[in-house]
Amino acid sequence: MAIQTENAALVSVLEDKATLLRIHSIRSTSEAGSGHPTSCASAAEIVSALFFSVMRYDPADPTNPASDVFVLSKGHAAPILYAAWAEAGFLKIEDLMSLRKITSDLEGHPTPRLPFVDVATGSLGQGLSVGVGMALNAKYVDRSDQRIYVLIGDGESAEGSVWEAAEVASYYKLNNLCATIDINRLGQSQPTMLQHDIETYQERWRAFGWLPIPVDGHSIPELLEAFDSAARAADRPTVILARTLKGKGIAIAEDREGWHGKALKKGEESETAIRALEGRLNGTPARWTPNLPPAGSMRRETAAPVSLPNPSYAPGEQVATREAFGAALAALGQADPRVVWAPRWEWRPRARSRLSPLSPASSPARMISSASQLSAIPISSWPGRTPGFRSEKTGRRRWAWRTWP
Ligand SMILES: Cc1ncc(C[n+]2csc(CCOP(=O)(O)OP(=O)(O)O)c2C)c(N)n1
Ligand SMILES: [Mg+2]
Repeated sequence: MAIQTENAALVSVLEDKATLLRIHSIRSTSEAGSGHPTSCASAAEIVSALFFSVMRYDPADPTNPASDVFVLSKGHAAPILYAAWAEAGFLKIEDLMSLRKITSDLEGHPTPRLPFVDVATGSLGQGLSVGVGMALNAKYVDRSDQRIYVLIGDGESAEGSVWEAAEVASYYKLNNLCATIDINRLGQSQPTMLQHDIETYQERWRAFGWLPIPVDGHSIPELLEAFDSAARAADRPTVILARTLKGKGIAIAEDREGWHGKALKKGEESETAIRALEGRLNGTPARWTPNLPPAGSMRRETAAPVSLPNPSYAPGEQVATREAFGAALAALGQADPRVVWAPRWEWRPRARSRLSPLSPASSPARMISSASQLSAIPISSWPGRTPGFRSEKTGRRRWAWRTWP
């Protein structure tokens, strides 16, 4: 099917942004003498389409809670994330040259010390789980139209944790979640198991309840159309299966083994690659206006530190780790409005695919349970105790709630 776009000018701008993202990624890693330029290069059009057309965010206000969220699950491609925020205007282009310096926050992998990073990534396989949590929160707690985008490596997608997250996402019908897999055929030291077998990727994601959309990951029009279809998916998360080439646009490295995690040598090697890329610029002026999130639609909760007293376990008393962990979470949930906790049954999809949304106002004051036979009966009247639960079966308090002085 021929993909048509009405907006050739937009495509031209996004292509140039992708080229600039490649150039910044090469230059900053070469300056650092380390990093992953080829992992950045394969994702350049994906990141360009997201940051400069698809996502709603304010480059001047990266912590705006109404913004769409981008999780770079393949965290080793951090230079392209920093390059995107520089092209968006939040970072200075020259700041990118501090990549991986001990005095710089632009670490080799993103950390939440940066205001535009919500979660540290780099330990592969975790970003989709985080995205699922954010999408659950947006859809059922905040009830906002915020969208969550997660970029995953193809080698990374072999991690079991990715598939655990995938099944949860479709179970909860997270149509506000959109993953993109950068299928560049190569992992760290060798080709991936599936290489460019997009058909098999498609079958697997469909079997997990997702809407898979295969695209040429270097085609801006195909990417824009795919992200648009993802935003219209009514009842399931979307995965964009982007067929790409690792090192795309870097002649000595494109689609070649042996280039993972290697910077181009500063000087002739990197300058040759940059010159070739500069020659591909369409030359369109960088006209770009951000797609701002809806103003004032979300509360902004402060990130003030919360301190809690120690729980009063008696010396020698034995408490199961999971119970102590649950009690600590519950106490945090009472002390900090940003910690949301709810009985699991409130999240269960109802028959006929109507989801039962969590209603923070009507839910029994911030309670959590891990056992389905528990009924949420607050026993906060107990002197000096946090709310707990009674078992419907035995009538006994089920959780080892302790006194919090
Ligand atoms: C849990 C975990 N295991 C191993 C690594 C080391 N590692 C860093 S990048 C990489 C290869 C990733 O390949 P892929 O997901 O295909 O990403 P690409 O660089 O090709 O985009 C590996 C194995 C890691 N960061 N985290
Ligand atoms: Mg790969």
